[in-house]
Amino acid sequence: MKKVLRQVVRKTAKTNRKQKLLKRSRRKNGIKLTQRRRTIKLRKRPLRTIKLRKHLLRKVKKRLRRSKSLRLAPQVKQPPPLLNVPFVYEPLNVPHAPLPEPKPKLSVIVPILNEEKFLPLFLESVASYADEILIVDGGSTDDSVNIINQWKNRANIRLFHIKQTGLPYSDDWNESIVRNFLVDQATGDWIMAIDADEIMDDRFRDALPQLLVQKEADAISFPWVQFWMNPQTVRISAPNDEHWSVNKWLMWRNHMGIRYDDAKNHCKVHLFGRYMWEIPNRAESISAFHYHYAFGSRVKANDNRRRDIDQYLGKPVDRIEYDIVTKPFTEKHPAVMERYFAKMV
Ligand SMILES: [Mn+2]
Repeated sequence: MKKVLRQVVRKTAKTNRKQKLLKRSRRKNGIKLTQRRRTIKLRKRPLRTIKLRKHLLRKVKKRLRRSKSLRLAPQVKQPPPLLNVPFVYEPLNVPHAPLPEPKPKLSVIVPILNEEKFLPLFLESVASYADEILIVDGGSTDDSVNIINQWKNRANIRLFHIKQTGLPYSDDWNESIVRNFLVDQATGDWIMAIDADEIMDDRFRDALPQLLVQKEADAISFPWVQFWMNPQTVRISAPNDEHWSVNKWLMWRNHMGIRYDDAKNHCKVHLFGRYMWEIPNRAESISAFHYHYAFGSRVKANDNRRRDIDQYLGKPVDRIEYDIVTKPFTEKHPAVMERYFAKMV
């Protein structure tokens, strides 16, 4: 046994370089390490015990590992090592993936004067698609301002007051000044000019996101449907009586310089003198319904077509300039209007 131990010691001493160096340094420093002391030291801790301890340690470690694996989440299986393909960097000059752009916004602009009848319907419709609603009140004496203020907590509304002097469309009131003021206030990417007595077809809400992101057209026109006498009859253009149920420029890209011309009424939008059809445009097939003349004798007070209205109301007229031509309404009214008709007596 002693002999075997001595052999082991000698062997380890031979192979263990560290120990060898230590031994050398000790010898240099005059410290003599005898074989006897070493064997005694080893005798104190016999090889069997070391082996046993090692064996026990391995067992304990294994048990620990198992308990750990039970406590921790199962280990993720490592993916197989990558194939040893030589890496060559070749810039492909691929453009960066497009970053998501913020959703373009729509500003609705509308001048009003005594529109208490239409405003609840108009605001309900417009609030469902507009990002901001800019209104100029010309000095309403009815409930219009009250209605607008009530809607302020349901929609992003900014109300301005520009006093109209005299009658609308008369010499001392310029529609284009008011409309251009609204154009200047609009913060949206697109402007929509729609009057308080106009309601868009319900399909507009669904078509709008695409209209706002498209890059081809800067101006969009919509069929403008003119009800006449009742909501089942549409007035159409006739000789000497154009401008009824035609397409109307209702939407255009903001911040381009598109503005109203200087006209007292029925002012038109243009881009630095260019007609809207001269700039990139598109014609939509979604209607804007004009309910101004849809309710018989309940005609709007601030109307400017006196002779038309006299005919409309069955009053005698001094002369007839043109024939009023109509056709039956074949489209579908917006849901908000259907609800209104259902309540009408
Ligand atoms: Mn109108």
